[in-house]
Amino acid sequence: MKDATNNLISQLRSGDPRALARSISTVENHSPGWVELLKQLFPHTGKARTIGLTGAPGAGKSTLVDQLAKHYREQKHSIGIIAVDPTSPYTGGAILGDRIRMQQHFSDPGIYIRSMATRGSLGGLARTTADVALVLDAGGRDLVLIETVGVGQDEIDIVRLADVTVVILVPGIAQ
Ligand SMILES: Nc1nc2c(ncn2[C@@H]2O[C@H](COP(=O)(O)OP(=O)(O)O)[C@@H](O)[C@H]2O)c(=O)[nH]1
Ligand SMILES: [Mg+2]
Repeated sequence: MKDATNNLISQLRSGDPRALARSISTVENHSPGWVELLKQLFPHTGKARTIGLTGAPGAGKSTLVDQLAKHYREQKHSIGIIAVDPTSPYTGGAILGDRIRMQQHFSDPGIYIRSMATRGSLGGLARTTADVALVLDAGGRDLVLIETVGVGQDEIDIVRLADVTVVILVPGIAQ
């Protein structure tokens, strides 16, 4: 187990997207060895900038994530995207236009997109979102963009998790 973990970490650190996917799954599903993996990854974290985007469904979060990703890729930054949003284009149950829009990124190894279900947890984040963000950070992603479910005013966990939080409001119904 120890050797396997060490192997996975060195692959992850070298930027291998498959190792990244496997590490995220291990942490997200609490598979055997996930605590040890996270522990060993922790010293490699702290370099990424985390940007959270929240707001009501349809407010334009995915559109902005898409544009930010494009912008930062032009500056040669590597990007991890976590979409914690049941209406997200990344989850598959999405509007066709959104899917087509995001597809331009799918072939770019500099962008890694992961969608997460909230699995009933409150606060707009999945229980394991923070851990997944750490894995992306340790994997060398310069920027981690987190799109969250738009929730009530007291459910703003993203503020604690992200370095910068962007709240997107629909014009005319600002609260
Ligand atoms: N007019 C206008 N439409 C937008 C803007 N941003 C997003 N949209 C549209 O609003 C709809 C929902 O956007 P989306 O990014 O999926 O919202 P999300 O549910 O918050 O992720 C889509 O049809 C977008 O094309 C904007 O700045 N102006
Ligand atoms: Mg969305």
